[in-house]
Amino acid sequence: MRYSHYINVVRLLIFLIIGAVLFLLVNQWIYTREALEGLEIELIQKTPYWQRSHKRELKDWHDVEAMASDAARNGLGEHGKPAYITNLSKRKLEHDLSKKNGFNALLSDMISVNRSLPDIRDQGCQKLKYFADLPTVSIIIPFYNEHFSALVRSVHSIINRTPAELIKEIILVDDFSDVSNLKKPLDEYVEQNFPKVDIIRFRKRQGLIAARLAGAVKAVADVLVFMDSHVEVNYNWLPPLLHEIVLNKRTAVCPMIDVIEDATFEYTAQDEGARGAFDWILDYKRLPLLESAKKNRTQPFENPIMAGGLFAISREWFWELDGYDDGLDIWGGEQYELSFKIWMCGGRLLDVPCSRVGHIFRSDNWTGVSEDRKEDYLHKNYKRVAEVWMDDYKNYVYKHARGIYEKLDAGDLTKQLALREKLHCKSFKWFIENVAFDLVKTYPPKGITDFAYGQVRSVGAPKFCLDTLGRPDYRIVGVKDCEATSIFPSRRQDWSLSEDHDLRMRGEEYCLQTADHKPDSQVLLYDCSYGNKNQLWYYNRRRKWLVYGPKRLFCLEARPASKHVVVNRCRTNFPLMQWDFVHVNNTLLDTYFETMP
Ligand SMILES: *[C@@H]1O[C@H](CO)[C@@H](O)[C@H](O)[C@H]1NC(C)=O
Ligand SMILES: *[C@@H]1O[C@H](CO)[C@@H](O)[C@H](O)[C@H]1NC(C)=O
Ligand SMILES: *[C@@H]1O[C@H](CO)[C@@H](O)[C@H](O)[C@H]1NC(C)=O
Ligand SMILES: *[C@@H]1O[C@H](CO)[C@@H](O)[C@H](O)[C@H]1NC(C)=O
Ligand SMILES: *[C@@H]1O[C@H](CO)[C@@H](O)[C@H](O)[C@H]1NC(C)=O
Ligand SMILES: [Mn+2]
Repeated sequence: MRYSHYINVVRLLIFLIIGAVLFLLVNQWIYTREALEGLEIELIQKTPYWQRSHKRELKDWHDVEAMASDAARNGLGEHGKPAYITNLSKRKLEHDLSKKNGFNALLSDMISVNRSLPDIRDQGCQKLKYFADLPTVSIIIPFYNEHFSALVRSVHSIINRTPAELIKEIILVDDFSDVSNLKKPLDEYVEQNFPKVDIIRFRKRQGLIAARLAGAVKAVADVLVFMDSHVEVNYNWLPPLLHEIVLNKRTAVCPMIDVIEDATFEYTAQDEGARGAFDWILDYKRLPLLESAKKNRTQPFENPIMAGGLFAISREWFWELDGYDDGLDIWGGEQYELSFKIWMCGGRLLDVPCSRVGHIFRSDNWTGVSEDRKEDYLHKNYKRVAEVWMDDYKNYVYKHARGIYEKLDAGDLTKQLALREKLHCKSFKWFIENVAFDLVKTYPPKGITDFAYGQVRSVGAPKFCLDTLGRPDYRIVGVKDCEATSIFPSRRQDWSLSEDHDLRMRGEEYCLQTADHKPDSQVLLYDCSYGNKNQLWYYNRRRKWLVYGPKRLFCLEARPASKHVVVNRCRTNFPLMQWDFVHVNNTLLDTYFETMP
């Protein structure tokens, strides 16, 4: 009896111990599971978007509440309506601030930083859904002496019209502004209003490109969004951009850029949209939309060249492309560099019509900010881009600039050329034929309709080519040793029998003409004048003559001993009067006489 009692006590104890152990185990399990779940959420937030799986559900991202409260707003400039300052005693200040900023900065101060905008998207955009699970963004906004209210309105508009969960951070980059309210007052404003905003401050002026790069280096989100410092984003602008990047990580996307009018802050569409391009002095140009894009105004379309100020790109793809060429100074050419890289190295560039961002286009009479660079940084930038990416097409750019590129040193390009090699990027010809296929037709480089062009080599003295003998203002031309490259030699040996039927420095406005019309006349360079009978030339392919004058009696003759050229009565079988034009467009030359001026 005592023994069995003892056993019962032992059993009870064992039960209690087992119970306690079980209790602890279950507790531990629950605790661990909770901890793991917490960890998982944290992990999802920390893992780059493309290294984790995500759901492909779609959702309507419109912030209906915010749109409704915007709709109820009243006041100056609300709904993007044009605004005016009526108080006459403010006219002078208004004028002075407009002149300084290139837009009506006083009016900017009077319009709410939270003003509402008109929803000018195609109606179809209101119904579109985008992935519910989107990557996060770092928004990078470089500024230099930006007007305070325009700058903070840019940020307010982003905060007000962007889903908070998508904004990791907003990085302002101060390119060494010297306006005092952009220092401490801005810090304080940011402190009070914008918890997600950081400011990087340069200690010397470095320009837009360096500022964007500095922001990108600091950025940690999945996607980089580059913005200007005087913009207002419109409703639901971000999800349509990110959606395209999720579909293909090697995508850069641009919103449609709307106009905030400089004098009244009226918000309007620029036009129905267009595709970006350039002409051969590398001014930014636009090409018409393709029919496919006109059919459905909500669908993204391919864009050869970004306008440059506003775009989104995955951080990974941006750095795979090595960001911007860090040898580009201040501003200019960077939109070409990045666009060429994106297309030629396996990516794509889209314009997304359902994403709209307003931009203050400064008035035409704005004189701009003064630059302390003495060198011609713009053309140096262009030359870097042309040398690395444009292959032979770079010569069109150089021809259009009357020799300024020849004197410019593009600097070290090793890194950029190595990148092109490493990423196996396609040729510029591919870009021109497949992406910007209508560019050459719309913006033809000068000389593309030449009857003949390139070096002009003497048959009688074959080591000599027609040569300007130096500066064009020296005027007398002659012959010199032929340069090694014949299709695109330097400008001193690059000639064209142009569509105007003159013989000129290719792509330029210097034409060959004799001083008088006697035998043995010297040949000089004059300014071209269309239809001038004393500048008429013809290339006789059979006899290899460069025939001069309206009656076509004279021919160009080489005098190799003195390195002169002269014009004399045409003679057959006289090799010093024969010339080889390196490139002849036979089809065009066949039509020479039909198109005489
Ligand atoms: C007009 O502007 C002046 C100077 O800023 C100010 O003193 C005055 O009160 C303004 N008048 C009205 C009617 O707002
Ligand atoms: C603008 O809106 C923000 C909320 O997004 C608010 O904190 C701020 O006070 C508003 N500022 C003005 C001037 O209305
Ligand atoms: C345009 O494309 C969207 C998305 O594919 C589609 O929902 C919409 O119906 C199309 N609109 C027209 C007018 O074809
Ligand atoms: C500048 O041009 C705008 C029109 O774009 C005009 O309204 C304004 O008066 C001009 N400002 C100056 C200072 O000339
Ligand atoms: C000749 O010129 C025409 C018209 O510019 C052009 O279409 C054609 O490609 C040119 N041919 C050659 C061989 O360059
Ligand atoms: Mn701008």
